[in-house]
Amino acid sequence: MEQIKSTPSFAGLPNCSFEEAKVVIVPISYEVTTSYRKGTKEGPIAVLNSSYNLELYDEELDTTPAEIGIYTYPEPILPIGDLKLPLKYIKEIANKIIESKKFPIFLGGEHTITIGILSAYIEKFYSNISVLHLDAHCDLRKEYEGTSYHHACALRIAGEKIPLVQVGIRSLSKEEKEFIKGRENIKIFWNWVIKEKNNWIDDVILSLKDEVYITLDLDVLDPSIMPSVGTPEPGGLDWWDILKLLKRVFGKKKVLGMDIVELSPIPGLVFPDYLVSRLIYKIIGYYKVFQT
Ligand SMILES: [Mn+2]
Repeated sequence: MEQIKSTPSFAGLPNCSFEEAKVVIVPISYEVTTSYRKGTKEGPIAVLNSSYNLELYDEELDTTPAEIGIYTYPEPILPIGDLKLPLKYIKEIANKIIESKKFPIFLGGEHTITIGILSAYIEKFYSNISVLHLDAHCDLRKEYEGTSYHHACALRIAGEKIPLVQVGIRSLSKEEKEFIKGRENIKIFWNWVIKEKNNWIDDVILSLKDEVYITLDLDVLDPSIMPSVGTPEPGGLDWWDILKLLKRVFGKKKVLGMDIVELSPIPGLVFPDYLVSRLIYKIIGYYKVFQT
């Protein structure tokens, strides 16, 4: 059922087998509903290509994260037509990785892929997990442009059912605000609060259950360091904010998996693509040091 194209391996590492790997990177070049800047389908391969430039030793952790065994999943060719089909297919991949107990990093593509991934995690773990959602936007709309299989609705499935902690938010609709009102399962760390509070990371940690799935929309970062996104918003997190947060989460919680979405490469501007490579490799380092 799965069709395989040739996919560059992360950091140019010789691809170890799926069985041997502890970390699996899953490129998903899915783009159907992007509403502003297009190009997220180019994101995963741009990241994998830029990852050849990574230094394999991590100076902060004094370790070589790659030694853990990283498998780059062959990029799936997703079924098209009904918008449900690709998400069902992504859910099957997520199920396979959940069963294997490996640590997945799904690499989008637009944020819609998270709907497929989360439906697998919610089915398996119910409300025993928290979803940590890093984004400029709430993505809690019930429907957008006539469909609920839309990047603007990516977290609604979590918001309706399970503990959801949103960090970096600085844009939402009135309808989303109404939806959030009175829902005890949703906690929001507005970006303007983060910028004024020193111990916001402690509060995020306190808000999370012991087991966490992380979904990271790159527009949570400030456009000055991450301009290559579909819907940029001024006033985001900086590089050290996000690393400090992720390091603490990996240090304190069991992280079951994550996705990094919405890179929309700008031709000729290589730095943001490389930033994502470096972010992935930092995360693999945190996983190796704190979770294995
Ligand atoms: Mn966003």
